[in-house]
Amino acid sequence: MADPAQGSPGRARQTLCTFCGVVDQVTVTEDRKVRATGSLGVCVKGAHYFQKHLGAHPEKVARFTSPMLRSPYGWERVSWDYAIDMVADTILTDRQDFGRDALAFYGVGQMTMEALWVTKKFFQGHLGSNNICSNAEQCLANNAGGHELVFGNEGPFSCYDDYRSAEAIFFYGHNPAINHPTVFQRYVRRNRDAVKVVVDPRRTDTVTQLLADNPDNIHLPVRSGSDVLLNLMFARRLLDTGAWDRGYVERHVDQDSAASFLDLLRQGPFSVDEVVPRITPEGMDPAEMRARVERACDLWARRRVVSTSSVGINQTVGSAGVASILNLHLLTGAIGEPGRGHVRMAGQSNASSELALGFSGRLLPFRARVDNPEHRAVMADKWNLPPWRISPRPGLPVASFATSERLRTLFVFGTNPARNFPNLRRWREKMMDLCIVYADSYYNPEILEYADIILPCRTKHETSGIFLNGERRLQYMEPVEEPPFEAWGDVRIVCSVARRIADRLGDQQPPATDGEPSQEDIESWVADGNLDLSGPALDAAFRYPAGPDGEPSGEAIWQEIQQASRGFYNEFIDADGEPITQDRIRSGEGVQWQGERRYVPTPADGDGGAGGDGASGGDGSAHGDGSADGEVPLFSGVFRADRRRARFHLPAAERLVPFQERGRGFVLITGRGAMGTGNAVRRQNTAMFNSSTATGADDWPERNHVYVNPADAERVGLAPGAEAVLRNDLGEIICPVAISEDVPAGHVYLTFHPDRAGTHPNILTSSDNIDPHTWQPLLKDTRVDVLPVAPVAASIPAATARVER
Ligand SMILES: Nc1nc2c(c(=O)[nH]1)N[C@H]1C(S)=C(S)[C@@H](COP(=O)(O)OP(=O)(O)OC[C@H]3O[C@@H](n4cnc5c(=O)[nH]c(N)nc54)[C@H](O)[C@@H]3O)O[C@H]1N2
Ligand SMILES: Nc1nc2c(c(=O)[nH]1)N[C@H]1C(S)=C(S)[C@@H](COP(=O)(O)OP(=O)(O)OC[C@H]3O[C@@H](n4cnc5c(=O)[nH]c(N)nc54)[C@H](O)[C@@H]3O)O[C@H]1N2
Ligand code: SF4
Ligand SMILES: [Mo]
Repeated sequence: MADPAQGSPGRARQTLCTFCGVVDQVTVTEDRKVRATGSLGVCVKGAHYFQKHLGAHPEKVARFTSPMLRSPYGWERVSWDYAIDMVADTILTDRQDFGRDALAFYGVGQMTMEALWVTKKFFQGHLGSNNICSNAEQCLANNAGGHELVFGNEGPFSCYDDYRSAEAIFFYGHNPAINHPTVFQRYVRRNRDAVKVVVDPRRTDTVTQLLADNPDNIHLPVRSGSDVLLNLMFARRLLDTGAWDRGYVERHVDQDSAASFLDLLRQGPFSVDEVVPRITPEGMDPAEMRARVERACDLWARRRVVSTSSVGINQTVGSAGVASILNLHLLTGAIGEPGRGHVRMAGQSNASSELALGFSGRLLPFRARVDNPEHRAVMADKWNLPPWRISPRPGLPVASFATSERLRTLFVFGTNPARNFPNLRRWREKMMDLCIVYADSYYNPEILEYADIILPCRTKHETSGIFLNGERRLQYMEPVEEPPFEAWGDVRIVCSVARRIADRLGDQQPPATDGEPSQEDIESWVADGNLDLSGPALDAAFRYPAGPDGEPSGEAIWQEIQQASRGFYNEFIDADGEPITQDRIRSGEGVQWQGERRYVPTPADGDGGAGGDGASGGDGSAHGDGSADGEVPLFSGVFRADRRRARFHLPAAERLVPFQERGRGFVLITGRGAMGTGNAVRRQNTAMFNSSTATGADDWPERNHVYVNPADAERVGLAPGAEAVLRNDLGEIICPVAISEDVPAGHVYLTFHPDRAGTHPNILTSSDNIDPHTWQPLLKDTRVDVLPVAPVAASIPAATARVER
């Protein structure tokens, strides 16, 4: 039961900062000051949020204050009761008229685990629509994808502490100085002995700080899209110099995949001589790049190597890029011991929960597969549903929402689809045709153009729930304030809609059949009036004990999640195999599922690995491709008992081509933060988080600049402050130019954070270029022409008319 006292102001409360995936602990003191309580501290962005909302003089960030419906006369405020009626009716009508797949859900990775779970159970379990995904599909999905390709499951296997004991740390496509500062400052920079390597085309704040710490740290300013090639080059050199761990590969890696991988390395064009000229940007001396990559490669041969990758990989070479890093860990056996492994840095605070709960059109919770009948049956059983209720038809990739003929109603919880979707112009046209039900706390004028029903939800400091961070730590967010008006938590919204539908259905049960109904039977039941739905089942599934404020009990929901996870590889158990209770999550710094380190070889493996095999549970029920000598393989597939060896991933040829080799124009890198120095830049880099709705528009800069390398600026004819057009087949935008050596030639950089001028880089990003394994759009693989805006508009009147910002 929710404790009503939990949310009462006026006494010190411990809670979490739930912006980024580090999820730091903070205390809000009696006099509403914010202090770091966790071991990591709190970064300026987290502090800024709390200060803004809870500080001595809280600034008002505009909120949605009541449910609203679009009407012919404008926006109408309505009661919650009426809004829930409207949503329930919309679901039933669209479903009956257009089928189960007419509905879709798109959520944010800052929702609580409980909210993600009830949504998944409602949409996929009861309503039978697999169109349920989240912004992890723009963000972290490919980290999971890379892990699945290599290990068979998505979970990361190391923890932040591994940065402390590492001898070498590799960052691929990651700028933690800006984006994950607490971990960067406390773990990474404090390990002064480790040599750090940053693979990033830009000279970021991370690079500058690390080179200031120690000039022996290495920046590899490779061309965008080079990472898989670079890693194959590292692997080839490790092979050639004998600096790989043959024993580990023989014991723990599938031997066919090992043979193919070693063949590829020996026969492919992956020598340093062949690769360096392809990855070095113009203007940099290839000899200098060569010296740096050779030094970096030697670091992979050290014993304790930790790597991290982030959206600079996930949004370019995708899951193959992550897999190419994991290949190096397998090749060198750098897994399962302190200071050895890949550490996950999650973007959104609960992105890891979205991954674990399978927020993707092709997944069920715990990464079970929609297209696998056995998986559907297992999950239906856990949800107390007949097996036929989960549809075998995979849902849509997020990137295909815009072109779907099937879609009628889209639920958006958090996230700003009017800004952060690829191919934004086409997507906005589609949004005009869809019924959009939008739940968020903060007033967002952009969404008002597209939404039809607005549901005001509680903010992060008004709600409670569980968050799973990048290093698998489950922690509990406590409310520190009551909402100033009637805002509901997401869990209550979803459960209320489900139970309103149950009310409508009364005692209705699906028609009786001999054996399983066919998909055609089910479609015809749906069309005949949603006859497939069960009123009593819906009511029972979403009737949780509620607190005095009407919010359903998180404890009951967590128990359900924990029990449902049994038998899956990401079963929510601790290092000793004990179930993780809500009480334990709420105490101290939470609990790590499966302990700090997974894939710890037992001494019997001959690795001399420390500790027992806590990660695998050692239940002896091994099947799958066990080792010849009868050892239990280290890795699990979807189910814990489904033990297997890891596999080297062999990338497709298209992942080996740096983007500049594909033709003319510039590579457009969009990312977080402004570049350079000065107050405006600093302000942006400390205050802004993605769409920055939670901190309000007064932090936004007037206009975002596009950063261009000086040689390119001269070639194209751009002076600092000039206006440039960025253009490709999808559209064009205009922004002022900043000139910077920190962007390599052939590339330009523009943040995707909002500005007041309404610049929208996603007008230029493609929704067709998606990762084959996860469907994540490869947003940072974008080509544009960059041109000065003609001083006299007369030269291009038609184009100017089309310009959008
Ligand atoms: N301050 C702040 N912190 C945040 C956020 C925020 O908005 N502001 N957002 C949060 C979220 S949701 C996320 S996902 C994380 C993201 O954290 P990061 O992954 O660090 O975010 P980005 O700045 O988008 O991209 C990282 C880097 O990838 C580089 N890059 C681009 N193309 C390539 C390539 O082909 N190869 C390589 N190796 N690098 C490339 C870019 O130059 C950029 O420096 O941050 C989280 N933390
Ligand atoms: N061009 C380009 N596009 C990108 C990226 C890029 O690098 N380049 N990065 C991509 C990435 S990594 C990400 S993560 C996305 C981020 O973009 P979005 O998915 O749009 O996420 P945010 O901007 O973080 O929006 C968070 C919203 O969720 C709301 N919210 C927070 N908690 C809750 C909650 O518990 N319930 C509800 N209902 N709402 C809540 C907040 O109030 C806020 O309005 O953008 C993607 N788009
Ligand atoms: S690093 Fe992330 S979780 Fe920690 S205080 Fe900053 S934004 Fe919050
Ligand atoms: Mo993200």
